Amino acid sequence: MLSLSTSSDSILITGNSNVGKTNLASRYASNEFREETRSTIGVDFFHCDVTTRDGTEVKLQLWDTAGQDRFKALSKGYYRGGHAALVVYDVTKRRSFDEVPKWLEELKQFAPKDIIMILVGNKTDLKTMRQVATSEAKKYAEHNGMLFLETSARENDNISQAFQMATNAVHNQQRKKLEESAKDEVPSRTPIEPKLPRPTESSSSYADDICRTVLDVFFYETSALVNCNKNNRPRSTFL
Ligand SMILES: Nc1nc2c(ncn2[C@@H]2O[C@H](COP(=O)(O)OP(=O)(O)O)[C@@H](O)[C@H]2O)c(=O)[nH]1
Ligand SMILES: [Mg+2]
Repeated sequence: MLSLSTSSDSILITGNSNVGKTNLASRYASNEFREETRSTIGVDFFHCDVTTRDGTEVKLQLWDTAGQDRFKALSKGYYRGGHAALVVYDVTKRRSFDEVPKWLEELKQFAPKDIIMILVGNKTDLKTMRQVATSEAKKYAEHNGMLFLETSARENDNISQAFQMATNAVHNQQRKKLEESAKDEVPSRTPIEPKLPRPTESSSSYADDICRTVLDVFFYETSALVNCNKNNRPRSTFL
């Protein structure tokens, strides 16, 4: 699994071994591609800072355990903070596509409920070896509420688009959430200004007036304070 995160966003990359997760990351982060197959022994860990085209600072982290059960407990921690997930398969390996449901199941189990999911078919450069049709994958993505994209890490095709699609979707979701929470906010009540009492003939009624004024001022201050807190309270952000 790969985790891409900003101070507020975190994007995970999951999928079978050898589908190209590490190369998608290194191509995007440093425009590097490795031809040799380097199967993950133990844990594949990768970390770097990237600035996207729109200037967003992004932390890119790779945590790939090659599905080893002994790392399962640790991997779950990475799913927890995810805002979006790229679920990668290899278009030349039918099995990696057939096992996409397994990754969706893990996401459903451990990631936040509203995580954005993007199905990514990698290795499109290997045209004659294709085993998964674009139309089939697209249909699967639509059926499972996922966005869809095909890439080639080797030819640097659609790589930045995949990450951009993920960050855009996360930001759109955050914007919608903020708009909804703003709609739900109770409109602030205009506090009633206290009227200053004028002295009357009777001293007792003057004392009553003073008393009422003190109470008015108290309620005025209190309601102002309540409204101030209401307006200034930190808006809930997408966690
Ligand atoms: N032809 C081709 N090979 C790729 C592509 N992406 C990755 N590979 C190769 O696939 C193998 C596995 O890639 P890797 O990134 O280590 O996969 P991971 O196990 O999912 O992290 C390596 O030999 C890569 O060179 C691609 O877009 N096209
Ligand atoms: Mg890897």
